[in-house]
Amino acid sequence: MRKESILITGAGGQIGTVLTKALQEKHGAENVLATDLREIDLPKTRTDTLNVLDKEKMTKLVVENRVTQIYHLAAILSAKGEEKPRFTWNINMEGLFNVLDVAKDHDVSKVFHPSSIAAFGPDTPRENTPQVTPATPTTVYGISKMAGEFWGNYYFLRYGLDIRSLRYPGIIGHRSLPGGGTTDYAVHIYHSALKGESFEVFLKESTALPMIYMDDAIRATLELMDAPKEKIKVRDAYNLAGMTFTPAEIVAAIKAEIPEFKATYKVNPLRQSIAESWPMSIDDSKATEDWGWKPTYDLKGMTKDMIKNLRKKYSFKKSA
Ligand code: AKB
Repeated sequence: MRKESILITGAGGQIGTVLTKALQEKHGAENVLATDLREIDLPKTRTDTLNVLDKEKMTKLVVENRVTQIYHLAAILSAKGEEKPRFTWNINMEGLFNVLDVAKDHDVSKVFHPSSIAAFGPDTPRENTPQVTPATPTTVYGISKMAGEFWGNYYFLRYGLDIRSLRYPGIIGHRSLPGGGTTDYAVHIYHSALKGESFEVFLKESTALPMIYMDDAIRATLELMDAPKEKIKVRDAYNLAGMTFTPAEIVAAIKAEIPEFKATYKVNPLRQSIAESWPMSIDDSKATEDWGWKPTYDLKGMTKDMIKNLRKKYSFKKSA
């Protein structure tokens, strides 16, 4: 059987950095090409620069590397996207169209592109949000994710492209930092706690959002991509859940490990309104039913693991 050849876009981002390593472990570093708009510095990794709007270069990389799978992570997220709506729409949609067309025209056998809880909106039931439900996203990022889900399904139905997607909740991990999202506070808060600093939360303390630990998010991505084709019944995007918590709850979980940690609240109106338009918890039973998805980390387990790993990182920095 031919070895997989993997192309990742947005590989320098929060998920990309970690997914690249996981894909290298699975397929061999020589079979993974990590690309991003800017040069990326990932050890022992084949890298190249790629602007996802540059279809010619994308085509060249896919053809020259005989790419069999694309993981298309490049996108502008919710809060950042609101600064330049038309620019965000262009990057998120044209980037996706380039990936879909290059994949269709050059025998790429599977494509992964993430959707998000941002694809939902104020008319969506906020608790235990069902797989199929009204979705009226109100951010340009959310609109692009919902449109991207429909287009993925279209390329599957019309051209038979094996396209797979997950509606990621906020992702929290210790190996990389997020940028431009509404859920970012839940990563930065751990770094402040470990540096012995207090942290100012930009959401109200009672704002519940769905979140997932990076290890679970990566495992979900690999399991979805490994599942036999006939098991994948959803071609727009699967709901995916890990845990749900409010800022007050994550602060309490950190304090249980680091009692001197202090947090204050200063609401950022844009991020607060985005968070209030999103679900609080997600029903991911369809993913469980179709390909066996099961999260392993809750808030307590994640907090212990984050603190253990960040402690190593910061004590190493101090002694270096
Ligand atoms: C964001 O906050 O924009 C992202 C997401 C939930 O997709 N983390």
